[in-house]
This record gives sequence, C-alpha cells and structure tokens, in this order.
Amino acid sequence: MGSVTVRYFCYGCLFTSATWTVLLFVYFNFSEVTQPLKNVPIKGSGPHGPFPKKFYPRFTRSPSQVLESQFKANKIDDVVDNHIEDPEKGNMKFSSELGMIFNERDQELRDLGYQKHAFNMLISNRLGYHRDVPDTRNAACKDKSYPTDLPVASVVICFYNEALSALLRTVHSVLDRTPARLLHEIILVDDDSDFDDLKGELDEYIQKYIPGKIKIIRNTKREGLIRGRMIGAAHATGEVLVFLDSHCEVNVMWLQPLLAAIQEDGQTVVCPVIDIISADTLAYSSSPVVRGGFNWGLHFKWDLVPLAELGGPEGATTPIKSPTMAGGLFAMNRNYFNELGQYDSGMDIWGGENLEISFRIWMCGGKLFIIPCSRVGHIFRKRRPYGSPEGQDTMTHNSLRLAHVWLDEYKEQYFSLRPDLRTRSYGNISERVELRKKLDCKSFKWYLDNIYPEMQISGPNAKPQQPIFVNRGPKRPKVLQRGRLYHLQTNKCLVAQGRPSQKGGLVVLKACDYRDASQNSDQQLRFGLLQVLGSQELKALYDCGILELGKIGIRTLSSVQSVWIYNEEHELVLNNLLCLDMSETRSSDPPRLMKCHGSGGSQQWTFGRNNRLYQVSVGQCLGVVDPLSHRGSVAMAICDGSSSQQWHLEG
Ligand code: LR7
Ligand code: MN
Repeated sequence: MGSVTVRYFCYGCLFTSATWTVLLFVYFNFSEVTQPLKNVPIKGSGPHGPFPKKFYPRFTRSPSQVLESQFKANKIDDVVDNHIEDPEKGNMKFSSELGMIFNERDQELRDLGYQKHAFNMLISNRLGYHRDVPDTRNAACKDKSYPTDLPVASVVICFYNEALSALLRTVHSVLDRTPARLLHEIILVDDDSDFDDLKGELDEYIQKYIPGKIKIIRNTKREGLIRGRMIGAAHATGEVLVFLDSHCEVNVMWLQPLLAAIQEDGQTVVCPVIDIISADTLAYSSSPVVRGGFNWGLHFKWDLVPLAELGGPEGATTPIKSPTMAGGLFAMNRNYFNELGQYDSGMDIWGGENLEISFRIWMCGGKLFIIPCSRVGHIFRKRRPYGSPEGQDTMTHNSLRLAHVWLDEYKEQYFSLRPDLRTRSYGNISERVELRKKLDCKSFKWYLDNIYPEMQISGPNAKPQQPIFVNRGPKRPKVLQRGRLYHLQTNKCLVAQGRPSQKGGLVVLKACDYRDASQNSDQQLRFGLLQVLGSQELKALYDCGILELGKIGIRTLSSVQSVWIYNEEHELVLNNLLCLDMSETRSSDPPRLMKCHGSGGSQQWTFGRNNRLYQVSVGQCLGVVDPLSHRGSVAMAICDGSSSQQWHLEG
C-alpha cells in the first residue's frame, strides 16, 4: 500500500516538473525571439543614411552575452554554422569560432592577414563593418548625464596599409555610436598606402553608403603618422579634434565625456580608456583603468593609478591625471592643438610623438587626463606590420629629438642607457626649442616633481613594472569540464608524449589508462605518506578530516593519468599543470604543452559541432595524422569534419 502511494507521488512530481520544463522552454524561446528586436537598427536612421541589409548586424546581443549564455548552459557548441548568414559579406555575430578555417581560401586569407596586418583578417572580414561591443564602463558612468551644448568634433584617422574591414569598422563604430549633432566630420588620411582596396573600393563605398561627413585625404608620399595627423588636423573644421588609430571600435557614449571635459577647460587633453581587441580573435574586452608613464629608455608604459588619485570627488567616474598618453586615441580643442605647436614635424613614421606631446602639454600649462567613462577598443598586435621607407629606426630618431628639446639635464638618463646615441644626429630642432621658449614652458624637473614623482623614486635602473594589461584576474578560471580526452575514431586518449610537466612537450594518442583512478591514487598517497608517517598517524589524519579521500583522488588522479581540464578561459590544461598551446609563429608545428598564460589566443580551444576541437588562434582543428598508425601523432589541419578530427572530453 505504502509503496503504491510513493509511486503515485513520484508520478505526480514527474508530471509537474515536465509541465514546468515545457512552460519554461516555451517562455525562454519566446523571449529569445523577441528580445533582440529592441536593438535592431532601424533602416535609414542615424547619420549615415540607409545601407543595404547586409551592412546591419543580424544578431544584436553582445559577444559577452552570447558566450555567457553558452557557458551557462554548459553547451560548448558551434555558433558559426548556425549564425553565419553569408561569410563573404561579413556581419556575423561575434563568436569564438569565427576564425574557423573551412577551406584553402580561408587559410590563405588568414595567413595573408597575419602577414600584412599582424592580426586575424579572416575574422575581421567575417565580422563586417558593424558589431555591438560589450559596454565596459563602470556602472557609475551609466548614470552620468552631459551638457546638451557640447562642442562638435572632427575625428581624424590616419591609416597606412590598414585592412579595409578594420578601417571601415572603425569608421562605422564612430557613425553608429556618436550622436550626429556632435560629429562634425570624419577625416581619413591615407598615408600613401599600397593596397588597391584602400583606393577605389574605399572611395566607392564611402560615396555610396556614407557620403557627407567623411573626407578622404591622400598623401602623395609616405609621411608617417605624425605629419599625417597634422595634415588631417589642418583640414578639420570642428571645434575639437579627436584622433583614432585605424583599427579601433568606439564604445557606447564614448565621445560625450571627452567633449564635456574639454568644454570645461579648453587646455585639457583627454584620452579614453583603451579597451583590448584581441589580434587573434577580435574579441573585445575591458581594460583596467591604468595611466600612462614612461621609462628612461623613453618607452611608453602603463602604470597602476596611485591610490591618492583614485576615488576623486566623482568616484569611479573621476578623470585620472596621467603623466603621459599612449598616443593614438585622444581629444583636444583644435585651437589649443595649434597653439601648443601641433606635433614636431621633424619626427618620422612612428614613435616618440606620444611622450613629446605629453611632456609639452604638462610643461606648457595644459593638463592630460584619462576619462574612465569613455572607452574605445584598439586591436593590439604582437608586432608592427610595417617598417619605415628606408628601414630607419624612427622611434630612436624621434626620441632623440624629444630628449634634446624637452628633457633638460635628464637627457643624461636616456644617454646613460643608450650611450651610442650621444653623438647621433637628430636634425634641426631650433623651431621646437623656440616653441618651448615662446610658450614659456616649465622645466623637466618641474614635470618630474609635480606630475610624475614616481619616476624619481624608481629611477633609471628600476625593475620592469606590472604587465601592461592583466587579463586574468586573481581568480583561477572556472572549470567547465574535466576528464580524459578521447579520440572517437580510435578510442584512444590524448596524453603527454613524455613527462606531462615538460614544457614544450608534445601530445600523442595512446591507449587510455582505465585504472581506477581514486583507488589507485589513494593507494599511492597512502604509500607515500607511510614513508613519512606511521600508520597510526595516517589514520588520525583521516579521522580528523585533514585527509579526505575524494579530494585527494582528484588531485592525485592528475598526477598519474592524463586528465584534461577545460576551463572558462577556453584553455585545455593537462593535469592541472600545462596548457595545450599552438606556436603563433609556426602554425604548422604540432600543438605542445606550455605554461598557461591566460590571455587566450594560442591557448584557446573550442569544442564545436561534429566533436571537433578547434584552435582559435590558428583557425584549424586538431586531428590525428594517421589514425591507423601506432605512432599516434596529432596535428592541426583545416576543419574538414572527418572522423580523424573528432574528440570527446569526459570524466
Ligand atoms: O607611416 C605610418 N602612417 C600611418 O598613417 C604609420 C602608421 N600610420 C597609422 C596607422 O595605420 C595607425 O592607424 O597611424 C596609426 C598608428 O599606428 P599603429 O597602429 O601602428 O601604432 P601603435 O598602435 O602600434 O602605437 C601607438 O604608438 C604610436 C607611436 O607613434 C602611435 O601614437 C599610435 O597611435 C599608438 N597607438 C595607441 O596609442 C593605441 C593604444 C596602444 C597602446 C598602448
Ligand atoms: Mn594602433
């Protein structure tokens, strides 16, 4: 009798939960469909007129939302196949699999992109010209309002051999996320680029889709970014100049906070916080608020903001006084730019101008701030993809000029690091010395004492400071899955070829080790401890809970077998020690085990449709070279969906 009641009770529970599941399923499906409509751009709206449908993003949730919901459901699935409308036209929703290489053309495009631009052009092209980026501002910024009568801005973007898709995404991000009344114009300065698509195709595109506010200036010879910006500024007519690199994406409400600060004080120069766009994945991520510094080698560096500077009257939204700027992204009143002497036109191509203008601003009566509520993403490449026309080291040439004009007796600090430069010629600097006199600028000692006192404390021989951007927080990334990594076709496991703790070691397929891990490891542990402790002590440790079977089981399991952890950073960590990694320079090399660096790219893997295991930075899938051979070699290859490329991670 009792068991029948229990049985019906269970049926009742089952029925109720099934009903709820169905209801919840219907509800969430319904809201999935309706929610994005809120953000769908309205055709013909905005400053840029109507575009063909292909130029609008089809999916409007932010990348972080997409990835988040994927992980919440613990569903590690292929997003590309479901969501790409037309890979040729771009405008795909951002996904970690956007770089997947399906055929040789993809491979060529990717390789060519890395060669020409040092970032993943395949992904950049597939993304298209519009996308949402995650709003990375501090919550306090979202409540701020700005005056309605802000000055208007001319945005100046110089480019040299830029990837067309990156350049147009920069331009469209400005058009899409700047109120039309504040955007006076966008001035593109082509610094005598070599690529055809940056000529006719770009002109045509602008004419056809974004006429009106965009001016293109073509340099007839390569000038470099410094004279390039001066040329752009000379054509500008807005009250405020805003400079951007040609591979940026501005975030929501990026301009208003910059303009407001300049409106308040015309001698204030302001920079947004520079968010990170990954060169390998084009993922947009938030940067911590840091400020600009430099070292005696005259290299720009990021510093932590001193505590005293934090938490000003406006809390997390307070502008942060910065001794220097990174250089590429800033806004200043146009008249002030001219009065302050623009740039040193004797500086060539790249480098040094950022410190020069920073010193000049502070020493000649201006101010330089980072505005935490303004955020702009920038693609951080691992190398500069271009040189100077005659192969000169323009950074050194430019730094020498700035040292001789601005550093006074402190130029000795530079020369003591670079004695070879003491006698190096640097051209004529008389105009700049004259300018310094005319503007009645203060000494470099004043600058160090008042604006960058930290410099004197650390001195010329200081140890290198914190890394530029720390992507991984202090927390360990959350584990999504743990277990053996099976190759489905051969039913073998991916393991370290040699010792799993060997850095640079390869991985191979071997017969899986099915020994009962917890028992085995517990025995090992007992044995090990018994060498040190007596059996009585060991029992006591168990009894008082200091040793716990389950936990030890997992930990030691890792040391005897090949256990992979797949975590929220998309890393594959073997035995809690090393990460599966792809060489960034030699992508034909097989994957190897390296120290986990936590910044994605070469250590970022995705389990996709058809059980494939895709490597984000090379865009290829992991496969077994010759499934029938006993050698078990693995290698990366074009993702062809074959059974040699199918993997399964299971505990
Ligand atoms: O000959 C050239 N002509 C150009 O028009 C060389 C470059 N350029 C263009 C180029 O296409 C790009 O749009 O100038 C812009 C800047 O060049 P990048 O992107 O190669 O420079 P970078 O981002 O590597 O370097 C930083 O330091 C430079 C020093 O001269 C400039 O000030 C860059 O603007 C600056 N970038 C940033 O501050 C972005 C944040 C990076 C950091 C930290
Ligand atoms: Mn740049």
